[in-house]
Amino acid sequence: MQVEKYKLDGFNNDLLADHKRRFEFVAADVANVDDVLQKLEAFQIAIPSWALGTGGTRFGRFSGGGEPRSLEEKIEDVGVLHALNKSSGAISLHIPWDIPQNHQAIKTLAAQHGLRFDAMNSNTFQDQAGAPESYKFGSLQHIDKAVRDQAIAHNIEVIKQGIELGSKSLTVWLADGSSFPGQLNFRGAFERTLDSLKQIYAALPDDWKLYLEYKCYEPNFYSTTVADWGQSLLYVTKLGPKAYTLVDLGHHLPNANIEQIVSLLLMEGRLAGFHFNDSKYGDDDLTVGSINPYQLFLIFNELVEGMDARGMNHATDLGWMIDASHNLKDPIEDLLQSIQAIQIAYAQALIVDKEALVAAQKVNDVALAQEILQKAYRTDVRALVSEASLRAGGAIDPIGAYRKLQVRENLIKERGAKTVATGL
Ligand SMILES: [Mn+2]
Repeated sequence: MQVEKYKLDGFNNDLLADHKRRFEFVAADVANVDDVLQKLEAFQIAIPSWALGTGGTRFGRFSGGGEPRSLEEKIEDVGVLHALNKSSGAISLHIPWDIPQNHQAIKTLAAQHGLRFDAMNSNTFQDQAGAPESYKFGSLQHIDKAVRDQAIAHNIEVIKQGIELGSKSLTVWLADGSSFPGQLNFRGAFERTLDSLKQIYAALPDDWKLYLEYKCYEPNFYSTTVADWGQSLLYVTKLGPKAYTLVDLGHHLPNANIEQIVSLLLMEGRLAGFHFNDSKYGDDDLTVGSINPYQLFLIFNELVEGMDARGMNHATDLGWMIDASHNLKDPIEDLLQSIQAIQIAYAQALIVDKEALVAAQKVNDVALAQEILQKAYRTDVRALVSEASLRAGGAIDPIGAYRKLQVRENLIKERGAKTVATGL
């Protein structure tokens, strides 16, 4: 399934007059509008290969139709997303769910869709068929060296797969921890995990980064061996300059001040990047921006401020990825909504009047500082996002185009109504 350009152009033409009116209205109030549009166009968010099929909960899974049956079809789906919004120009693979059989052919296919390979993701939270050792009691932390060695070897294998594809980073998320007091010696678990990570780190090419993701709880419910940003930072500081802390929005205890966390990690030069999702209660893996868009804006405000303070390139110096699970919506529609929500928060952060904010902070004008942030947040920037998409060759309204062009109906025709994506 390919989105044909002439059909997309026809769709855009029908919306153009209305779009132009809305764009000019908002652009009139944005001093740096060309800069904002250029940054929006450059900003690409990686799509994880596991987000293209219907996810489930621990109670069940209800399939959608036309799910990608192979890595090739997953790449085609990301190609559809990218054709529609021109902001999904990367795919993040999960090994062993998506092991390429022919690296050159996979690279060529991705290039045909304008995609590059973002961070590689290892998996030591599930046992694989035929593997001699079990991860039931952890992987890199395991008390048994044979289990740790198997997990280390797997991570090194994932790096090798990534080198073949042109990826430049490895994301390590560990389910390691304990569910009952007394089960684990915390210091021993930390030391074994650090030793395992050092061996993985030693296998990283010079131009690669290791992203260490943290999570406060789940699947273990008493302790997690990389539980929060402090623990992740402790590991990465001990590992070396190629190791960074990865922040996943849903991996915090309720009400955590995530914008402050990213600000300080950026200050220390240790922020790897971001996994986007949203939640109301825990790690709910809901569509980013669907529950708490103001928090997302505040996070982007700190990201932009912190990256600018260090002279960083917004688009390329950090890793940006969606990490969500879609069990009710069409995964592609959900991803289109996710990317739009991210772009909206990013655009709002870009239009914050930074000079005025700094001046207000200097004189402790609390009300004015709040007004300055909320003025940006309350600006309807959707036409800016649409304009950036249009200029890049995408759709003014990506979800509208997806429906009008009947992409899902075509995918079901091609693949069948009862397909299940690998890894789900
Ligand atoms: Mn994540």
